[in-house]
Amino acid sequence: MNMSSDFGGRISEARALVGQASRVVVLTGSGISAASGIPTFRGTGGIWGEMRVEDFATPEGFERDPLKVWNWYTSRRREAADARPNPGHQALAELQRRLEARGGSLVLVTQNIDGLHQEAGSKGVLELHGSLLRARCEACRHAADMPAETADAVPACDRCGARMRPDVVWFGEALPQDVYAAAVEASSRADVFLSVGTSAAVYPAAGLIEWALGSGAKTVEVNLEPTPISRLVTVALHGKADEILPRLAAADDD
Ligand code: BV8
Ligand code: ZN
Repeated sequence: MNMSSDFGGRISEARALVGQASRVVVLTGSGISAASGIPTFRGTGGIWGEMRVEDFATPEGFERDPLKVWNWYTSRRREAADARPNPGHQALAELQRRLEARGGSLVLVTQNIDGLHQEAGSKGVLELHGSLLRARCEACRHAADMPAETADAVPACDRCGARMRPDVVWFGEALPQDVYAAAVEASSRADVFLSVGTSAAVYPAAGLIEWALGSGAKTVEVNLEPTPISRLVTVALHGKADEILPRLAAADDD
């Protein structure tokens, strides 16, 4: 992390923006869970450096080799079950409690499917890309827990016998409409929009900042490295979310 006084100044600026806001929206991506041991997708050490996204995160990939994809998600389910929220997740949960205590709100929108925000105590989390904790029927949408053990066959639905699938949003699939609509609504009413641990490369999630900018919100980015939104934001903080967020969310000294 850049520890220059300039960086400290930008943290103070961002902290003041958050401290004065009453409606805060936070969009998170895989970078916030990196300190919990969950790999990111893009960049060094990212999942898509080793695996083809078309084979594992598209409906066509699942059609070609359902068991391979199913078992990849069971192994990620296990990884998430073994992981614990880190100080970045905890700082956002604490900030939500503090804002609500003074009559404000914090809407947490996540691209992550690992459930760690909820485990840290965040309420009303908007999961844009579904959840690793659930499976659903391809035909009747009946939901079930996603198992953490590798299977010999993709399980069938208890209700109708059709094939189950992970309850996540793959590339080329629509986001859950009600969840996305709530995220757009919150972003377009935000005083402050915070983008955390995301490469801001996957749409429509990456477009949420434009709803916030369009209605005059102040914007803050917390990410290890610059992204396409870095030049759009009011304050860009490049470093680890688990180190920066606790400083950003720290209670006012007064
Ligand atoms: C849709 C869920 C329409 C399951 C995921 C061309 C141009 C524009 C758009 C498109 C296009 N071609 C196709 C599209 C659309 C496509 C898209 O955006 N593609 C991109 C890649 C070009 N989008 C879609 O297909 C979406 N659907 O558009 O539907 C539609 C409408 C109606 C009817 C039918 C269809 C659906 C997208 C959903 C994809 N789902 N996965 C799973 O996880 O397996 S993808 C995936 O990317 C992840 O799961 C994650 O949710 C998402 C975003 O990634 P990030 O979270 O940002 O992670 P990333 O690794 O990229 O970045 C991490 C960052 O953290 C890095 O910058 C790193 O520096 C930083 N970092 C690391 N450590 C730390 C840190 N920062 C802070 N602290 C640290 N410690
Ligand atoms: Zn069914």
